[in-house]
This record gives sequence, C-alpha cells and structure tokens, in this order.
Amino acid sequence: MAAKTERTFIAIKPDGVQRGLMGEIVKRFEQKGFRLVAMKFLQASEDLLKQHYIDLKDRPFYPGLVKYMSSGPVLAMVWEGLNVVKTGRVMLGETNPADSKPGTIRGDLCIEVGRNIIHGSDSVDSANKEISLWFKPEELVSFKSCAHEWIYE
Ligand code: DAT
Ligand code: MG
Repeated sequence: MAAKTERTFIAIKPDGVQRGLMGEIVKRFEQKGFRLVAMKFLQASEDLLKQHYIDLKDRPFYPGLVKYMSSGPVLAMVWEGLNVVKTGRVMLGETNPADSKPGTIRGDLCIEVGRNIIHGSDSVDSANKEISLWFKPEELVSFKSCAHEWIYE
C-alpha cells in the first residue's frame, strides 16, 4: 500500500501555461490513473525558483532558467500513485525535447531544452523536498478515489 501513496511534484512551466497546454498535461496524469493531491496556479517568486533549482546554481543556464520560470504563471501540482516519481519522468520524456520519444509530453509538445514546458521530480527524495517547498501540509488533499480498486489489484 505504501508504494501506492508515493508522491511527485509536477509543474507546468510558463511556456506550457501560455501555450494552453495545462489541460492536455493534467489529462495525461489523470487518465493514467494517478491521483491529484494538490494544485496551485501561481506566479512563483525568483526566491522560490532559485531554491527550487538550487542544485543547478553553478550551471551557466541557471540565471536564464530562473528568469524563464518567473516570466509568467506556473501550475504547481502534486500527484500520487505507485512509482509515480519514475513513471512521471517517463511520461515527461528527456530533459531535451529533441531526445524525447513521441508519446511523451516533451516529445509531443515542445522543441527546445530551454522551453521544455514541464517539471517533474527526479527522485522520491527531491519530490518530498519540492512538495514541502511549494505547498503547505494543509494544502495536500487526502481522499480515496472511487476508481482505486479498478486501477490497482
Ligand atoms: P529536468 O527538468 O529534466 O529534471 P534538469 O533538472 O537537469 O532537467 O534541469 C532543469 C531544467 O533546466 C531543465 O528542465 C531545462 C533547463 N536545462 C537543463 N539543461 C539545460 C541546458 N543544457 N541548457 C539550457 N537549459 C537547460
Ligand atoms: Mg530536474
């Protein structure tokens, strides 16, 4: 049971929002069978984004990345389910859309690494860190999906 409550942090970046791709992306996670735990549409501050990408602070693209991420609103979400961190990354595709297979979000919907429309946690550890950075505990919603027994055996 515990593995089925694994959680990941997914965010639709400003380009995904501006391009009208929120519905398409949410649909993919919903139709897969993952459960939405939290969702927040916000203009993220530079401080929050610097913290979010702190591991990349020495990379040459870091300032541009923070600027791009703060250039418009983002849709921040928490999704839950069996192996959702790893499966979420598979659904996203590779960091560079050019290396992403058709059928993945980045493979289907974007072209350049600097405009790759979506973020997804890369490990359970970073998921937990990112969820607590973006959401207060009371913003995480617990409920039992009526589809649960039809998704898990
Ligand atoms: P991911 O978003 O797939 O987890 P990452 O954590 O390595 O990738 O990098 C975070 C974001 O930084 C990535 O989504 C886009 C940007 N980025 C990564 N590598 C880049 C590069 N070589 N040039 C420009 N932007 C880059
Ligand atoms: Mg990453």
